[in-house]
Amino acid sequence: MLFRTDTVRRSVTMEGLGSLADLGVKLVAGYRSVVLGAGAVVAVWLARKIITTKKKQKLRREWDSVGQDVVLLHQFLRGKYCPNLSPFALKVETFLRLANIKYEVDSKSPYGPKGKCPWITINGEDVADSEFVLDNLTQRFNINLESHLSTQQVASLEAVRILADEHLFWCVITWRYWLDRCVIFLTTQDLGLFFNTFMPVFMVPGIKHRAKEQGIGIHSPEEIYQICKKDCATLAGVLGDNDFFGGEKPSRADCAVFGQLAQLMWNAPGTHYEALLTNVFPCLASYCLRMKDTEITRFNLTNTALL
Ligand SMILES: N[C@@H](CCC(=O)N[C@@H](CS)C(=O)NCC(=O)O)C(=O)O
Ligand SMILES: *[C@@H]1O[C@H](CO)[C@@H](O)[C@H](O)[C@H]1NC(C)=O
Ligand SMILES: *[C@@H]1O[C@H](CO)[C@@H](O)[C@H](O)[C@H]1NC(C)=O
Repeated sequence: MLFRTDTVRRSVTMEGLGSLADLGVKLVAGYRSVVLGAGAVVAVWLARKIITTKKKQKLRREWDSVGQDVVLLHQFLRGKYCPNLSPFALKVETFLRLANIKYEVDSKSPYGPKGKCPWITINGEDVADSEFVLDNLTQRFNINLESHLSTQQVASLEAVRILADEHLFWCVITWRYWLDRCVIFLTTQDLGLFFNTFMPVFMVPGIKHRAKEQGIGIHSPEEIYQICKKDCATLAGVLGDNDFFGGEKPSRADCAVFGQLAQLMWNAPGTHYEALLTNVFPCLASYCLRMKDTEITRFNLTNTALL
């Protein structure tokens, strides 16, 4: 009995061992390919990490090379007729000129730590969002573009600034990228074949989606134009007989308003949006020319018909 049982047990064990060994081989093979695969993924990930870190370090060295207290303004490439397609970038650049702050421009990294354009680097530190940039530089360099204004005037101008940055802006981009499908806009830039071909492909649905989420996009094209016209009427009303929104001198709010109006004035040639300034509210067209002449022509912007 004992013997028999032993044989049975032994044969069972041998069979078991055989298939276990098979399984083992398979497992090891499987395990090895998993390890190799994972190793390859980690190696690629590490290599990419090292390359991007090196690139970032190189960029950082370039950015820091502008020198102490010099602003490096990161923004899009210059346009043909207007210094920048981004109203917020033009706002910051106008401010830098008005406040006489030394700056250089970088167009290689237009998107900053918050994923938006513009942003700045100064003394190794980054500041993102045009309004935070103006706040930061105002404090840092003790700038006061409002010394001729009362507290109440400054507060009213902040309301005007918000109209431009947060309301008129939506009319401009909804028309430019969605309603007009980038057509007129692309004639004002030198973006090359790739962007000329593919910009509408991602911008038309992208801005349509955002405009609908924001709220302006639920209206008809004619209604959006009327909203824009009302914004312009309001701005013309606030400007009145003054040369600038800040009265006899440009103030901080002028930088923002000019940044937005310049998009209609120079980046919408031949359209009813341009006509809002050139025909409907000519005081706004004169205002744009005045801002350009006083603060932009003074400086040498290359590759721009604004000069
Ligand atoms: N509040 C921001 C707005 C900046 C902004 O919207 N920039 C646009 C260009 S005009 C941008 O970078 N858009 C890219 C995106 O949103 O993906 C500021 O004042 O700087
Ligand atoms: C400007 O921003 C930088 C970076 O965030 C910050 O370190 C610095 O304190 C700010 N300066 C002022 C005056 O706000
Ligand atoms: C602009 O260029 C002119 C002539 O090239 C030069 O005289 C002037 O100093 C420059 N202005 C600035 C602000 O760089």
